[in-house]
Amino acid sequence: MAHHARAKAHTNIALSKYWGKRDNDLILPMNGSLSLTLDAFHTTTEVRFVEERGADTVVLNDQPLDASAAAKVSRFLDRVRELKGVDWRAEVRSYNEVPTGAGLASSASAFAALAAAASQALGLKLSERELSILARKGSGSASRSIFGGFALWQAGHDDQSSYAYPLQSPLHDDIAMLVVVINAAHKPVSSREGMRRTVETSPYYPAWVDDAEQRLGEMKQAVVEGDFTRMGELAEMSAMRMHASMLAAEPPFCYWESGSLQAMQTVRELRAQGHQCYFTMDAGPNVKIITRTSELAVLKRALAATVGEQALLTARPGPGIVVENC
Ligand code: 2P0
Repeated sequence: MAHHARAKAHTNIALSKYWGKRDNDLILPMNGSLSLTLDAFHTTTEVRFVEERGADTVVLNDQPLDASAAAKVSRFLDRVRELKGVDWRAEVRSYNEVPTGAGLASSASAFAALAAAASQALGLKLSERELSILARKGSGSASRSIFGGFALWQAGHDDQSSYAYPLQSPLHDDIAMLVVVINAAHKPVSSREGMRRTVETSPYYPAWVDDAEQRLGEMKQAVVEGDFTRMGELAEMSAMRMHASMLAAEPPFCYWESGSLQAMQTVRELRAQGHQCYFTMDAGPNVKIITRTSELAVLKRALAATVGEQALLTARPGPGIVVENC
């Protein structure tokens, strides 16, 4: 019998950010988060289990994965093998259509696709909620990439209560994201290390957690009611407050570059002129602009003047996970 499946997952960008864990092993977050899955960036992963013991092989974009990344994949596969009660080795082949390490959260689509392909290959019949819980244990943001459009990852209090679910929104058909690539090089502080350092040393961190949970409720309401302006204001605030918590860590760190500040300023200026646009930033220098489809042309013109047209990527809401047997 073939134990072979393929899954395709799209990455997501958080509008209300996840920053900090209270359980590093299970990846339980300190606060809930809310994201938009994007159509332009995705990962397709094939997993084949072979009924024998041995080392897993992991290939990404036709290249063997480096040892530490491959070990992380194997540890994740151990969780899936445990669910089925087998010790078979796996052959993993993955294609990433996300600029790796550019702050576009490629781990979200990567672990969502891996969770779905591996569980399907072993014949585990997981619900979307169970899949979200499993993907979370690979990378927190992956819990949200199981779903298309808007998704809310509730923090929960233990393994079974920390999962994402989809949100319907009138904003879905009109929202767009413009990604301004400031620097596609690998980031100096990984989000995992950055979160750990912020939780352990930033005196602003407790304030972040208190505020994030409260604002998440407001964000959910804005998304469900279709209030674009409030959603945008809250998204910008969530990003700024998350980055503020890092600035106060010991040693402090900052993902922004001069180009990031320039792009943020352009967004503010366009907004002052009456355009509907807000920015958000993750664990990297790139700026993501949340806007409406009708505003994309104006935004692209304004930003092309400073960063160049080739540094701009556009995205719209993307679909949820798709999985099939091979
Ligand atoms: C987010 N980020 O909500 C936040 C905002 C980056 C900044 O989730 O350690 O790769 O694997 O759970 O999910 C990126 O971190 O971290 C992230 P782990 P993950 O999208």
